Amino acid sequence: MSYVDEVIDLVVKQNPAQPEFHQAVKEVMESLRVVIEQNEEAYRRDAVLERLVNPERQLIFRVPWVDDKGQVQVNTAYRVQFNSAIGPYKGGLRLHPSVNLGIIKFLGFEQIFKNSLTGLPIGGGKGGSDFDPKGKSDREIMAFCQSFMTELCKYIGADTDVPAGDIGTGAREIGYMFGQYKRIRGVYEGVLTGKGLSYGGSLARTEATGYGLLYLTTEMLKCNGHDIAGKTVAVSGAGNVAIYAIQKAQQLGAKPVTCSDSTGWIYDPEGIDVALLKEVKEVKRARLTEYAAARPSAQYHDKAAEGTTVWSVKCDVALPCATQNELLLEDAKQLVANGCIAVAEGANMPTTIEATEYLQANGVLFAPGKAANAGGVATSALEMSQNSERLSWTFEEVDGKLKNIMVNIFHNLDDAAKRYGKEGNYVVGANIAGFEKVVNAMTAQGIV
Ligand code: NDP
Ligand code: 2IT
Repeated sequence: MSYVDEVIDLVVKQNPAQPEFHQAVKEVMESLRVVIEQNEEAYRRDAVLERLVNPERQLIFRVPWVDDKGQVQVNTAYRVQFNSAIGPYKGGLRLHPSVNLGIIKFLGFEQIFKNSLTGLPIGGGKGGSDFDPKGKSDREIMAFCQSFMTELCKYIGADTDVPAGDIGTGAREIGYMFGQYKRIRGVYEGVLTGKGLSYGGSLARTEATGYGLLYLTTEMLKCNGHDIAGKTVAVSGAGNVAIYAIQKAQQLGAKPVTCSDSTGWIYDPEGIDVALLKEVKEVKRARLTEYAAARPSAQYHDKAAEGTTVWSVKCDVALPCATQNELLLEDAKQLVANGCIAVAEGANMPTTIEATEYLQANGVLFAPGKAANAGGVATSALEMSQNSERLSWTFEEVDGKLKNIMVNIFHNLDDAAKRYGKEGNYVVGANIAGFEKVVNAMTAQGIV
């Protein structure tokens, strides 16, 4: 059996009931086959792949907090410190009832390669909790965040592990966590990114993932003879990534016509009204039914009642920006039938392996999340730089660096794919380009 197949089998056997982690590992390992085969003996001897798929450290802890009725609630929290070969662990914190160890491990594993692709010195990590922020009061959110950080603060620091936002964790949660870290540890340092601008946050971090997604998509389209201007875009999600992807798409002359949340989705043929979407989601924290109620051109589709998704809408470019495995084979078929030319992942692993293969086999340009959504963590690394030098850069400076990083990422994947005879396969390109730097650093640092 080949080394790659042995390691895939090992991961499935050693990590039962973690399907998302298996999926992420399989996708990466399949891409690496061509690289591993050229060097199999040395990689096997050094157990490079076994070390890569085993986190350096995994923390699991309970988070007790008191709700508004005086009832004690207990959640489970995780921080997986996956790989520190090229820098301190870096990656977000997800707060969602679906969170479990397998999900955090898939996200942490992806993060290793994503962070490598940014070209910045950050290792891979991820964390979170099965806490559900929906419907909680501000005080309950603060109580949870403080209790969570009371334990987490023992294991993180500006030079060891720097968490940030992800699903359910935005500026409000980062603020409460930062306050508690500072209070307990007694140091004012850049231990978290995505901070508010008045206490060490970076301009353009809020926009970075969505904007970066569009910078990379634009470059991918350009290099394949297409222009983003004039394109109809289908976006899923209505959170941080989706909102700023929609905003940048409009600035670049494209027309985003959809967005979604966990209960339903909007088709707005006039183009999504970003100011209204921000008001509904960022200010009121409400459902998309409120968007539809305020916008005559919008049609609301209830997910449970209709069973349909944004991928049924005719579009040129599809940007999944909500969550993992939200774009399935049947959606891919629908997109191809509707003439879609490009899919770029704003979320982490939103497209299933079968759907990805179908899109690629049918000539759809496909940018994987670990490249396409790397603008968020890249700008987090820029926030770390600003914190270290105790300075703040202008919006234009950060946005300019972000744009350069995304264009470079695209060319790195493109080049890596070509080097291994897989031209145009950006999944293979991203995995190889991300892997090369990490393995080089791991090898140089000996068996650790
Ligand atoms: P937010 O919490 O801001 O928004 C998430 C959006 O996705 C919401 O509209 C939410 O709907 C929807 N959603 C979440 N989970 C589900 C689900 N299980 N089923 C259906 N809809 C769902 O998160 P972000 O925008 O920050 O993150 C979106 C994706 O992008 C995630 O995959 C994340 O890992 C990834 N990402 C985020 C980065 C960042 O900087 N924030 C950077 C790189 C990647 P509802 O509100 O109804 O739950
Ligand atoms: O998935 C991701 O890259 C993020 N949630 C952002 C991580 C970060 O450290 O900014």
